[in-house]
Amino acid sequence: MAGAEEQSFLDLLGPGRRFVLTTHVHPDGDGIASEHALARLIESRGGEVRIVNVDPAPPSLDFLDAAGEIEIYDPARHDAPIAGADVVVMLDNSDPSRLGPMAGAFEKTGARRVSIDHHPDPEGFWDLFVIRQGASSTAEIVFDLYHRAGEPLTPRVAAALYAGLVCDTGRFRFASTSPSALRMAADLVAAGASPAAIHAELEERLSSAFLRLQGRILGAAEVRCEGRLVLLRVPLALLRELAAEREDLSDVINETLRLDGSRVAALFRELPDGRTKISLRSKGPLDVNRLARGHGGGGHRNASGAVVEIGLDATIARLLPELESLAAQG
Ligand SMILES: [Mn+2]
Repeated sequence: MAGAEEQSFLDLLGPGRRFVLTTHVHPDGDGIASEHALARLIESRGGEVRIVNVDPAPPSLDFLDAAGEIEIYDPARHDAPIAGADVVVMLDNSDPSRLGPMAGAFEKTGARRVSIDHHPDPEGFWDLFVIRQGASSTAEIVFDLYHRAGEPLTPRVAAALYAGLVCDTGRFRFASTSPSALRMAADLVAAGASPAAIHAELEERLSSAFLRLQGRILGAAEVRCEGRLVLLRVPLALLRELAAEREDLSDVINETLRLDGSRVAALFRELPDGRTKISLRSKGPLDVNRLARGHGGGGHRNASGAVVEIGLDATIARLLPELESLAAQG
C-alpha cells in the first residue's frame, strides 16, 4: 500500500518523543543529508532528536553539519539514550550489520526500530520499514515525508535534501535520475536550495592531498578484460604518505567509468585495522550488488560495496575471478 508506511512513521512523531537517528558505517551524502532533514521534521512536531553515527562523514559533507550536531558513537555516552529512546531510525540502509559496533545497542533497545531506505533486499530486523526501492535516494523518501506531513521546507532542509539527491544520483547522471527525482530537485530549488552553492561545497573543496591521491590511484589503475574492467588499489601506506586517510574515494572510482568501453570498476582500500574496503561500480544490467552481497556487503545494482576481514592482496585475488566473469557478460 503506497504511503501506508510513511503515514505509520509520521504517527510516531509528537511532543517529547525521543528519537535517535543513524545511518550506515562509512556514511555518504544521502545518509547524512537525510538525517539532518528528518531531524528538523521530528523537531517541528516537538520531538527530541540526536544523530549518532559510527563513522565521521567525509570532509566534503562537513557543510551539512555546520552546527556540529552529529555525534560519533561511544557506548558509554550513547547506549543509555538508545535504550531509552521512543524510536530509533536507520537511514539509507536496513542491514543491521551495517550499524557496525552500534548493532548491539539497536538490538537491545526497547524503542521502535525503523528503517528508512531505498536499497533492495530489506532485512527483517525492523518494526517498521519505510522502504521504496524505486526511490533515487533516501532523501527522496524524507522529502515525501515532508510533503505528506504538510511541513514546509526551510531553505536549510531543502539544501540538505538537494545535496543528498545530488550525491546519490551521481550529479543527475545515474539511472536513478527519475522524473520524480528531477521534480524534487525543482521543488527544492524553489524552496531555497542553491545548486551552485551546494556544488561548490561538494565539488570545489578538495584538499591538495586528495588531488595528489587521485592522481596516484588513477595513474596506477589496472585495466583488464580489454578495457571492460578497471581495478584501483589503495594501500594504507599511500593514504598515510599523502595524509589522506579521511578522504572519500567514491569520486575516484566513478572517474574510471568515463573510460570508453569500461563496464565494471573495483576499488580496494586497505583499512587501518588490516581489513579491506571494496567499492564496486558497473554499467547497465551488470549487477555488482549481488557480488557485494556474496562478500557480506551490499548496495545497488550499479554501485555497491563491502568490507572484508582479509588484507588488500588477498581480497583482490579473491574477487578477481568474479569481477572478470561479470565484466565479460555484456
Ligand atoms: Mn542512498
